[in-house]
Amino acid sequence: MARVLPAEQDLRRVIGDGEGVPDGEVDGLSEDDLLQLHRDLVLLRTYDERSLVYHRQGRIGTYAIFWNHEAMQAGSVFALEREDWIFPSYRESAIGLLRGMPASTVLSWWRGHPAGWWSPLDWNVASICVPIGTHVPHAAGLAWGKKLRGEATCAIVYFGDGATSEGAFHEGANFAAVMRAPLVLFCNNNQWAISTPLSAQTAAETLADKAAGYGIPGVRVDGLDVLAVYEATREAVARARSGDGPTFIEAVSYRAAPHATADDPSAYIDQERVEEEKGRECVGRYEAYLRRLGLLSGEAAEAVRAEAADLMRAGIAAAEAEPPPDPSLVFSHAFVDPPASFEHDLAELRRVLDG
Ligand SMILES: Cc1ncc(C[n+]2csc(CCOP(=O)(O)OP(=O)(O)O)c2C)c(N)n1
Ligand SMILES: [Mg+2]
Repeated sequence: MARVLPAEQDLRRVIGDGEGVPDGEVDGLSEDDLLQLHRDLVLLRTYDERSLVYHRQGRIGTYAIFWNHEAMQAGSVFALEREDWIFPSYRESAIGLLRGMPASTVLSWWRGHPAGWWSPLDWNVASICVPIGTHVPHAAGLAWGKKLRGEATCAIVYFGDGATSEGAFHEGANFAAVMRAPLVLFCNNNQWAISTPLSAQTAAETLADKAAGYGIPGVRVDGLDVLAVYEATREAVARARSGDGPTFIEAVSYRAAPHATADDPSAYIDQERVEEEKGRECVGRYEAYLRRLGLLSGEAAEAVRAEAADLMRAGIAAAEAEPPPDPSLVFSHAFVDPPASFEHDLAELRRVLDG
């Protein structure tokens, strides 16, 4: 039997604290599954930490850090089938790695190189969405289309707390609910939208409360608890597949890193709170859980980290080995009939790049 712990501040959780709060467990997860989840977490953590270094070295462009968001991403993807569709925001840029997408592809995306433009059909992972919330209607449409075709596939769309104030979020959520589209609305509530705190984002008591307005369930889960995230997503996926429509999952965390490499949060954030949150980070918390179960030795954890580091080394080498892209690509997909001025603009771009 699954043993999900009583909600703390109405957040569902499974992992205890190794002291007063006991560990729970999730039905149906084998030891292999638990260890796979660990590899997934470490892969994402390593991708993120190396990317920050690559950015500082000038090897990738501006980068949206997802440090301490790994449990939300790994836990939810683990509840999907390979055929299910993933709609990431920039915060989930590397989520395709969990489907086997090469690290060089994602790194190329952050390098602004066409080698990073994957075909969504290859991985059932849509393009990374940078405009806030505009991918929610896309995901709703895809999910509805799957339902119309009689396929058992569902879709999951990731967005932040800030996105829930956007019109596109509302339209997508409402449409999916009315059509009972098989969609999981996954809100990464890290309590900040760049420098805008959650308190300035909404007057609602919780973001999950918004689900009531769409007539769908809203679930709140500890976003740093990979098992609770998995469990909540598994339920939402089952609901979607059974024809009952979308679920809104609010996974709560606290952004413990800058919004992106161009951000200096010391201007607006409480640094003491950030340090506190770092102490609760999700990968170490899961490793401690596995150690309490006797499933993970220090040596095994080190081997997992080394494997992920090797993958990143090979990934950046492959991304950097890509030949420079043809600058005409900047213009070629913008218009069916390009304006005459493009010729001059392209010539100017070539002159700047060559100079
Ligand atoms: C439509 C739109 N408006 C504004 C922006 C600028 N912008 C980039 S990130 C961001 C904050 C989004 O916060 P949230 O939805 O909480 O996601 P998080 O970055 O915390 O994961 C904003 C306003 C944008 N990318 N798109
Ligand atoms: Mg946010």
